[in-house]
Amino acid sequence: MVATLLAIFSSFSSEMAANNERSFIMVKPDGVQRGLVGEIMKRFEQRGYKLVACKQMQASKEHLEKHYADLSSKGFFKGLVTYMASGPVVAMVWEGKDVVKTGRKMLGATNPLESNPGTIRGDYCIDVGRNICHGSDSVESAKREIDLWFKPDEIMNYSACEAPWVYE
Ligand code: IDP
Ligand code: MG
Repeated sequence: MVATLLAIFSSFSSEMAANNERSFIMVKPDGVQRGLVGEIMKRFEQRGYKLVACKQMQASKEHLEKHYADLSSKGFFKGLVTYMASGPVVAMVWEGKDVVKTGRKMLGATNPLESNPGTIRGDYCIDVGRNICHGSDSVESAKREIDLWFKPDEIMNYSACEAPWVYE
């Protein structure tokens, strides 16, 4: 009896843990200026992902240089940082099963001309340097980006009432 209960509990908690993956998603300055914040948030909400952090801010160039550190050798780096610092962004953390990989699919290819229709970039933008949104490319980068953009107490821990209707 105890063993059965323990087995049920451990499968439940590993199931729960698998649904706790987090991704850093950001509406870039062009997305904010073009009134697409709600549309981008809506897609993650409708998919069943849980919003656990959200804030609007205008990031400094120093902050953005850290965020995009892995691209510092690229020719477009300076322009990228200038664009990203040019206005407010909306930084978010979304949580749920496989949210990093699925979030990237929802965003679409980096170059919007190669993003499939139905993806965010494929529906709302054209140029790679104005591609309206950011999403972490791995669980490891998500952790690094979340730490860079949010203080621990800005991230909410709560159960969404829809969880048993989203996950079996
Ligand atoms: P990602 O945003 O899809 O992860 P990355 O390769 O990490 O793509 O590039 C970060 C951002 O840098 C892109 O979203 C885009 O805004 C910008 N970027 C990437 N490649 C180019 C380019 O060739 N020209 C101008 N901007 C670029
Ligand atoms: Mg990237």
